[in-house]
Amino acid sequence: MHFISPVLWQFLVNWMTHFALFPPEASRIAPQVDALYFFLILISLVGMAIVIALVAGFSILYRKERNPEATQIEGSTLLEATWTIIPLALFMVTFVWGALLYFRIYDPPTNAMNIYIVGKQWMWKAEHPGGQHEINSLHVPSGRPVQLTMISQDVFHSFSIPAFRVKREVIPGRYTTVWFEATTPGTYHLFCTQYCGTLHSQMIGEVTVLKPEEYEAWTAGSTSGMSLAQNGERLFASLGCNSCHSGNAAARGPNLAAVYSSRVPLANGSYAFVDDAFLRDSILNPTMHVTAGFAPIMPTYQGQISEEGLIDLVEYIKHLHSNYRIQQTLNTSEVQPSNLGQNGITAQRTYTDMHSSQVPQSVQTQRQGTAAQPGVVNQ
Ligand code: HEC
Ligand SMILES: [Cu+2]
Repeated sequence: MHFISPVLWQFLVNWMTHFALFPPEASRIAPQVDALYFFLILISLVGMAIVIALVAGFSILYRKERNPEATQIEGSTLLEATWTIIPLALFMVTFVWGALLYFRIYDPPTNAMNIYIVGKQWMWKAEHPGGQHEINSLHVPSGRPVQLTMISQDVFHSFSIPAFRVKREVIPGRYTTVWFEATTPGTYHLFCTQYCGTLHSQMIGEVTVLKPEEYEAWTAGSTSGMSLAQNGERLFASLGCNSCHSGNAAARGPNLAAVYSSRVPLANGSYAFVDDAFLRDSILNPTMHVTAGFAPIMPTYQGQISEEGLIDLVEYIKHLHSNYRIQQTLNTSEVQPSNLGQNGITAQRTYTDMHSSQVPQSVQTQRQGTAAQPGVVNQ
């Protein structure tokens, strides 16, 4: 085959042998997305066939030899109603179908496990709650809904797993989420689908879907020893957050225990729902929503904490109430408000979770201290 470029030839051979118009369907939503897509293709093809047939038919029927004089035909309500109502019905079906699918794709189930994704030029970093870190690779269990909370630390990126029919913008300064339930163990492509600079094409990775028990083994085998919440706890102490958020009745900042997914009253009389984004904003932009009953004295931590560090803090504050194990190991007598304000004991109690024994001694002591440590924390 010398009359055709070897590269092109190789491409053609490769394409013919692995001929696939669509990526595999490896998530629960994938067949549903494809069904809508095939429906769109089908009505487009039918529409195209009708148009071609009419054009061809009419040009033969009304060709010049047979119809030298043009006949003017005016108005047919029936015809006009038909070609209005049929397409309208088709568009409405597509619209409703698409909207229902959209809500399914963007509303994560409440029991989804959460993994954090940080995009940067030019790589994807994944942070599992147990403290497993990955670069350009993502391990997920099959048969379980997984939500990704994503953010970019520089420019716009877009996170896409074609086999899961999942794609979402990853934006600097704002958390976005996407969820999926992988069905078939295997490895799949992970892409950045938004041009984001010179090496954009290398911002790719591999998603590995494991059977639940294999996933357990993987998490156990690749943990860094510290969960995100534990890292967050350390940061909370080393950044001096606990000096104001001590949980103490006389503390200068609000108690952060159980604040996650609650509604906090704000100084301007409104309420804010506390989610990941609210926590992140509160740390970087404390004056944005000032909590009612508190002076706006919290310093901004803009530029001092990396995205990963912020994720750790968010995870920590999140788990100050929602982690069942933390609550279980808390001695109930210690949670009594009557214990508040006993020379710093409360400070230690409120922000100590079950892992406190693993927190290095230096941090344990810093916890009592008040000095904030400036400087970028790169976790
Ligand atoms: C100088 C004392 C001070 C320090 C240090 C401080 N905060 Fe705050 N923080 C406050 C005060 C006061 C508020 C309430 C007023 C406001 O929202 O600005 C607050 C509000 C918050 C809120 C919103 C909670 C709510 O109930 O509305 C979060 C979350 C938070 N801080 C986290 C942190 C974290 C994380 C750190 C460390 C990186 C930190 N804070 C350090 C004083 C402080
Ligand atoms: Cu990118």
